[in-house]
Amino acid sequence: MDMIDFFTRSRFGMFVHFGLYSIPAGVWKGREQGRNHYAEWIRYQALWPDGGAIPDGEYRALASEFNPAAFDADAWAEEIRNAGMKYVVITAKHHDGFALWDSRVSGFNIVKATPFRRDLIRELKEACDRRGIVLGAYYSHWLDWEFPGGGLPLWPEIPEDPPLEQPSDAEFEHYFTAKCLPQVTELLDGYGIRLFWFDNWCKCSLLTEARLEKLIDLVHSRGGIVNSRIGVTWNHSGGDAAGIDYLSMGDNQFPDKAIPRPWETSGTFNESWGYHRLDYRWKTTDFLLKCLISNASRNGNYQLNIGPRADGSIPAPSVRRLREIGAWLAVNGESVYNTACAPQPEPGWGRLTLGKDGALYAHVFENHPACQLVIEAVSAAPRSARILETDQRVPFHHGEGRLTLQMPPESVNSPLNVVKIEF
Ligand code: FHN
Repeated sequence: MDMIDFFTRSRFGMFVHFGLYSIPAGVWKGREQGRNHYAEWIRYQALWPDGGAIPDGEYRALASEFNPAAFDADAWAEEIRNAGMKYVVITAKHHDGFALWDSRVSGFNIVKATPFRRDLIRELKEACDRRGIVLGAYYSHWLDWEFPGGGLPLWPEIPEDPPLEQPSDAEFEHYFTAKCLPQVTELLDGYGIRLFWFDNWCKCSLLTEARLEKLIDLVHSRGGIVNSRIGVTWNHSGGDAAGIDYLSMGDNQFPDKAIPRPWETSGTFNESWGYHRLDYRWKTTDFLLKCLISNASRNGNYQLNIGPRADGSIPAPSVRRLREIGAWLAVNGESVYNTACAPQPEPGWGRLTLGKDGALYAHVFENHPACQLVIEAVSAAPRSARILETDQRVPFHHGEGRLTLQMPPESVNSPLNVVKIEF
């Protein structure tokens, strides 16, 4: 399979943050984790602002409690498929260094260090394969808080942070060659992973071009693809970054115009990526759907994150939203999958996507009070215009390169209608 072609056609994928941090879930010894509420950062942020990180041994001990008995790879894969997502990227290894597969490189993994003893990546890969879903891996290639020489967090924008001493270049080289490259090779060769999501978002002198090239070449040698967060310089260049297959925006960041190369936004249902028991700031389905549609209309993907609970179950608010999005896509999917940015200017009332067969899809975010929706720069007169969900005909007027849709008044209260315009 041509991975980048698959990626661009898919438009919608799932992100999963799951690991030892799902146990404390944002609360350490009765105290809520501070700062940005990213529960997967609890090891470093547990006692912030007036204390330090969780001692290494105490964090490692979480492995002996990690037993996600409710994890059911087929149930996860069903939710993914029913949500209309075509791929899933899971934190095979996040910054804490803990691997969700049976790694021979480091015993700090789900099979060797936990009572669960099952290979989650293997089970999920097989469940995804059975459904034609592509499994991708998030791999923290520079931060590794477990392995000697792994990078440490840097928050250059927060001056009050105590300065952290990074490993030396030689120490990092040891981590890079003894853990990072061999683990990525395991994921490529032992699990058939071809979609990689690396995660460097701030300057790190340890990630030299030579190291990045090695990593990129490794993934490319097996036909895999990598995102721009493999290196911050490339991440922010947005241009023709050599070796990068697709761009990753900042967390929950949405560009305001089309980008002429494959790209994605990863986003959260609430605020944290990993499960956070006190994160109640759930976004609405309407908002999430608009993010998906808007990205598709600008040539991009949306990778929406779940943070399963420590027992392996998916939080109910996420499940509900996934199913609502899936229900919408089951009817309107052709206006999102395999579409591209339309040549017409983006209207103020919504978004436009262009189907491969030339159909234009008008996504109505807000209806005009007089129910008249104008699309500029439409050169040919359409043959028909219909609401996708109901097949209801939409009267229109075309003249002087302008198409005016006369929306049925009863459609006004039905948000996220899609009008399919055929020529
Ligand atoms: O530090 C990580 C964070 O925990 C999370 O994985 C996100 C997902 O985009 N990436 C980093 C911050 O941008």
